[in-house]
Amino acid sequence: MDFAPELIQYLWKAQRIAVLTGAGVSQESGLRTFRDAQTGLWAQYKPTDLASPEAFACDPKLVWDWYAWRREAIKSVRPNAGHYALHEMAQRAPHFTLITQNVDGLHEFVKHESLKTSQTFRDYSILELHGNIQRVRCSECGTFTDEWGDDTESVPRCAGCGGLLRPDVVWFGETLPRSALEAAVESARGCDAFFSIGTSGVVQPAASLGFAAHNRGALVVEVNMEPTPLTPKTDFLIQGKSGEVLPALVQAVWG
Ligand code: BV8
Ligand code: ZN
Repeated sequence: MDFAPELIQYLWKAQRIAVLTGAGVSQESGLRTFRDAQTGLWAQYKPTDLASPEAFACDPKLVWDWYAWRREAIKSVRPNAGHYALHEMAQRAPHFTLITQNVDGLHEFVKHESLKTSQTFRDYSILELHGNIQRVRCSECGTFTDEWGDDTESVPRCAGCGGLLRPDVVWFGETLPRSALEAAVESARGCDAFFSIGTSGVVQPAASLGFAAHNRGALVVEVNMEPTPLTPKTDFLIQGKSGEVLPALVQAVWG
């Protein structure tokens, strides 16, 4: 896979790199993207209809079961070459911020795996803009918990206040975690190079980060299977699978 020499040169010299990932990065691990058609008993539902406070208020069991099904699906998948290439980029770029819309925790998994095994591990921020499906909290008092009954008849309740438990993700209509969003905006505005990878660039405010980087003069690189609303503002659109493009790009730049 060939890359423009000016891209390779620029990334080699870049001091601050910010990356935004979406569901496309996890697709090669076997996780459906957010807009892929759902399968099986979930085929009749659109994710945007289930990922909302209104859906949870209306049918908490249906929403809880959907997340339980997705948690199980994530347990059986592994990070792919695209996740590992981004971790490698984080080890080579002087300053690196990983911003993700994904709630599957796969970027964190790679980072913690390397923390345990690598002698030369260099830490970096992973900003989970939309939360993490593996974390569960009380919908009333906000207390986190990592164990709940296995009663499949009803939604588990908070041991402290009896409130319904819910996944610690950001639903449509809910505000993003302030500190993560502020850090993401700051890194998009302050970076030399911004990557938008595996995202359709539809969901706000995450989709605005690439424009913020462009407006501050950063080089913007998009790695995606298809053009998106951000494409006209990018310096490079590399159409392809992130699991193939990213390892080749990291190899070409950092050798
Ligand atoms: C907010 C967690 C302030 C849950 C997610 C009207 C009313 C109310 C709100 C709005 C409105 N209009 C706009 C909004 C704002 C709304 C929004 O953006 N709606 C969209 C649908 C228009 N946003 C919000 O509500 C946000 N909060 O704005 O708060 C507020 C408060 C009140 C009222 C107004 C505003 C909250 C948004 C967060 C929602 N939660 N996830 C869960 O996961 O269950 S979003 C969800 O979509 C996932 O996080 C996912 O990551 C994200 C974005 O999708 P993508 O990652 O881009 O995935 P997608 O499938 O779309 O695309 C995949 C891409 O990868 C494709 O382009 C494909 O070509 C490519 N691809 C596939 N395979 C590969 C690949 N590329 C490379 N390699 C491959 N192998
Ligand atoms: Zn509670």
